[in-house]
Amino acid sequence: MLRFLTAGESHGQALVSWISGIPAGVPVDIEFVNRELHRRQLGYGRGGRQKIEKDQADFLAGVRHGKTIGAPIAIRIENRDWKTWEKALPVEDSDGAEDAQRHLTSPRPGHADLAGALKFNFHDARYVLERASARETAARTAACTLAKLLLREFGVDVLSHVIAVGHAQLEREATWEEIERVCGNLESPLRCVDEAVELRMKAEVDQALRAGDSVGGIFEVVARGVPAGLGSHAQWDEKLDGRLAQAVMSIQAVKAVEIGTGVRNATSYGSEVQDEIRYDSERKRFQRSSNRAGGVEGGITNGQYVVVRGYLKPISTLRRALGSADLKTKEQIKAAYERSDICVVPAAGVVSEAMVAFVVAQAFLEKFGGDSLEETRRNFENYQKQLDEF
Ligand code: EPS
Repeated sequence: MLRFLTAGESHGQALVSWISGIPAGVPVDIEFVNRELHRRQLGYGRGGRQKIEKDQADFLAGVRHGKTIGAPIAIRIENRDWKTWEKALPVEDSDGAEDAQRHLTSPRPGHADLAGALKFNFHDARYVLERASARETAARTAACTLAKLLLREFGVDVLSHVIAVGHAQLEREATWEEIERVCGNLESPLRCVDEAVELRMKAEVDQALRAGDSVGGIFEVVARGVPAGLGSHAQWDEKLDGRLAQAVMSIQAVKAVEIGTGVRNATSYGSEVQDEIRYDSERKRFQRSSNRAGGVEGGITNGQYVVVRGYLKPISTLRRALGSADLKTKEQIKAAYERSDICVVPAAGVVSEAMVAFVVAQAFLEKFGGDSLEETRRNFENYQKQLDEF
């Protein structure tokens, strides 16, 4: 069973992730893992924190001689900023250190601050925001890159690109080659496949920066090479579209998820929405002329690209702070501001690649999973034969 969990606060010593269920014998390209962590840190509109951090995966367990050993894998990512927070967030109780504690009593609308403070009975949102911070997504990216590495062994690749930032939106479909090109280009400011649209996106970020505001957008994750037959129609919690939606929705600031052209489909006729079927006798596979279903029908992958979009609200820490009420005095005040990102849409796309890879790998192992890579490969190849002979 493939599972992962993370621990770590934004300004604590480190982030830790744990992934269990990856078969033995999967080659672990550590450079690739670190490259994914680096990609998550990029993007036009990122804040000052990314100048401090240089996220690197320190493998603590589960990988030996460059391969997984079938044991749980533990990864640590250092928080370089801990140095400046050690006094504020010590592990041991420290008498009289109240002033150093950097309490946050002015909750930011849209953040977990207030809801979390009420839930845990804290009159200081510090502990809540520390864990709620999207810094946690570095740990997710590290763990789920193991899922990406497993999928790569079976010809499955997962990439993402940015569809919209604020009002600037890409109005056409992007090809796989275009998405691959922007993903490979670490200099790409917003990972948009169209340079003219990207310029308008940058202007949206600049405008938000000037106004002391933040800006959201839309990213799209595309998985190529996913075999037909992952997930199931049989139970609600086995449906792959539902599982993808949960995984992507769980990313900080994502407020809506779309599979294929799901949103537009709701206001179109059936004849405009379904993807007609034909048979490609050369490839011995069923094909579609379109992919509005986003590669999933009835909760089962159909062999097309799996396409998931995430809709990200503008992040909630604003220089031009909104109104809030103090957690202790209940007085009307301005919400807290220390520093902030202006736009995190490309970063959220990288995290979503990781989350989509995790869900696809989980369903993949449910169907083909063996204890070793070789056993998994035999199961997968047998199934390919079944499809060839269908
Ligand atoms: C993040 C690090 C954080 C934030 C961001 C994500 O750094 P700091 O709080 O020290 O500036 O920039 O967190 C949020 C978006 C959030 O909602 O808290 C990172 O490494 O991704």
